[in-house]
Amino acid sequence: MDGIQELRGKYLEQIAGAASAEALEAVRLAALGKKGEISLMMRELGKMTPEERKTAGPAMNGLKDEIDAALRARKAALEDAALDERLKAEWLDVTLPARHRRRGTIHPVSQVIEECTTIFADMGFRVAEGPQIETDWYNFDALNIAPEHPARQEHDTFFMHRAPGDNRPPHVLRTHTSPVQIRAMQDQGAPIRVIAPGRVYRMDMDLTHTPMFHQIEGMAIDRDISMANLKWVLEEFFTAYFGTKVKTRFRASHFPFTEPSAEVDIQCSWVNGQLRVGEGDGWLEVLGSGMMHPKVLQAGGIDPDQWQGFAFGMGIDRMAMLKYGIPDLRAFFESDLRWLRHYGFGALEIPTIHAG
Ligand code: 2NL
Repeated sequence: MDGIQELRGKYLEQIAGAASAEALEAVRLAALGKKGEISLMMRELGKMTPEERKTAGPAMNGLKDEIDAALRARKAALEDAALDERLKAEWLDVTLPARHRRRGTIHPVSQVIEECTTIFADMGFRVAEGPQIETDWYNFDALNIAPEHPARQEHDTFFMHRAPGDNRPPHVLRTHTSPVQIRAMQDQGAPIRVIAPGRVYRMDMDLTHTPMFHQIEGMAIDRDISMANLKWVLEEFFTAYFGTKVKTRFRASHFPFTEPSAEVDIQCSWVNGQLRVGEGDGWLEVLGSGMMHPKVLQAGGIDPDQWQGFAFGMGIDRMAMLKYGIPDLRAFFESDLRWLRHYGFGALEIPTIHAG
């Protein structure tokens, strides 16, 4: 049986050396295929005597089984290796940070409106809205602003174009959101607590003024509303808005629509050229306010002998600048959003609109 040992050595070596599934299959065909060397040899068994077959039979079967087992083992090993290769090549690092996606953010003015709305909502104020093009009655007369008042001059107010012969009352771009409050009084009556945030327009344009800006006005009307209520509401508001206790200072002032009137300053200091709200012994004017003039209540359809109320107005753009450290109005004015990134509106990347 020398032939058997020879074949055994030869094929075990070839199997061990087969580097691919194809090479291994070639070895299998050469050994165990129909015309394979081992298959052909086993056919010789038929020609043998029973005596010869007794020893040659088991030896040949043993060889066939051993080669068959070696082929299977090698096949499994090659498949394992191939799988290892694939796993290595296709490995995915799921701990890598996600690819960054550009997204827009809320405009700071909208954000401040939302913040203010939430704070006043907690004190029972509801948001009122109204048209940006108003009659001069809602914008001026109802607010006790006399026809000769300088604010009415074309110098300050945008008047809507009127065709010759158009005799309707003049329309203006509202110069404050007060008309919204007049409409709210007419619609809802007293008692009432509203704030009116929105766009307002004045013909003014320099480093600290833009022709369109934003204002929040507020008012509370009830049987015995007083300046004390005004002071508490405003201090509560400033403390919530700036996130720190803020002292206020009320200075006597004058507006046509309130009597008495007060301008309100908040506590501040300057540190290294930077403004800090709610500390130090400086004062910063942020707001106008007062007790609603009886004539204004009347214009809103509310009996001034039965009801009284406070009202206030402040600039939103200015409030945004104070809270977020925006240095000047170009930010709003030129739609320049670079400051957003600079002053830490974290969510901002390059916004979709304005990009490029
Ligand atoms: C300012 C002054 C103020 C009001 C606005 C108001 C509205 C109605 C009646 C009475 Cl309907 N008053 N609003 C009152 C006082 C001052 O704003 O300098 N704002 C930036």
